[in-house]
Amino acid sequence: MLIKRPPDIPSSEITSEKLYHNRREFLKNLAGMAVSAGIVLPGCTTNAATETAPPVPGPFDTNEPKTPYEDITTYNNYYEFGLDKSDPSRRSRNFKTKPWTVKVEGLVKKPATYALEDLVKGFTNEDRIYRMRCVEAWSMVIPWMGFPLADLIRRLEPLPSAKFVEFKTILAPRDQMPGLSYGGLEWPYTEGLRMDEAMNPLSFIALGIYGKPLLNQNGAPLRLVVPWKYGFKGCKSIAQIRFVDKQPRTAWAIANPGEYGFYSNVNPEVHHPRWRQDRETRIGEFFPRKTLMFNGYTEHVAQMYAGMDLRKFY
Ligand SMILES: Nc1nc2c(c(=O)[nH]1)N[C@H]1C(S)=C(S)[C@@H](COP(=O)(O)O)O[C@H]1N2
Ligand SMILES: [Mo]
Repeated sequence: MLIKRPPDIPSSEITSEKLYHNRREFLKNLAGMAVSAGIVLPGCTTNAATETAPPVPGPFDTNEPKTPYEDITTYNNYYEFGLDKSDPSRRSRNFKTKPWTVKVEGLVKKPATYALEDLVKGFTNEDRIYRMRCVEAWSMVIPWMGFPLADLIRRLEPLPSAKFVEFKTILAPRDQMPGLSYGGLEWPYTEGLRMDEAMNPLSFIALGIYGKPLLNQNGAPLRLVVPWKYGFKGCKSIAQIRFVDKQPRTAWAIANPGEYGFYSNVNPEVHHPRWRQDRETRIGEFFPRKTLMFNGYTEHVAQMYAGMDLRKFY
């Protein structure tokens, strides 16, 4: 497959954090208007209406205050760049994300190595304001930009025998990923979802945050976001997607099966040996808050686990 260099995003397209929220609402309102008037939107630019449009959250958005861009991009877990929260932003400068390919394999009609541009061609990017809960008992509210994972899976056409989907982070050379010397995880970082979880409308492929392309520390150029599960399910910088019939072995479950399982649903009743899971600290807040079952997404996801003992399937 031909690998094309995606055009760089012109600086005029890059929105400041302050403008972002209004612009987003503007786009939503305009989209709504366009739908009711039966017209197709051209590429959008800002305009005076941005300042007056009232907030209209989408059906999956939280209206909680968003974590500042600065925190989202400097307080990270991305062990390929180091174990410290500041390592990913400080030590990912040499990481190359262009060109980028994703190898799609396994039980799927269209196995191939896709150039990223081809893989995502034609998808409309949308914004999703999700809570993110790390198993280390901190959380953020992140406005992701991207598209539903279900859209991508439909495009790839898995076979009926595919029961799970596995994601792998790129294994880049060590001069690009200086944290690979860490021996506590098996590289490349691997995650996975059951097929119904992957098709759930909340499961998301993010290409950006606050309307800007993902930075390396957040998993550029594309990463998984599964907001009802602990943050570690959100495999960063995806280079491989494999459809399989058996539950994949995942990075943290391989490293420490007593502490981490495959499902990893946020669950305030099932504690990690090192972190209680019924409380969390929102980055930027002082007092801890209660952790909600499925990170507050029960209505969208609980039915997938009906009849399962979530203490056993942790
Ligand atoms: N490849 C890879 N993906 C990863 C991780 C990692 O170390 N390597 N850390 C995970 C963890 S523990 C969390 S909490 C989230 C953090 O995402 P963020 O830094 O964008 O907030 O990424 C997840 N994805
Ligand atoms: Mo995490």
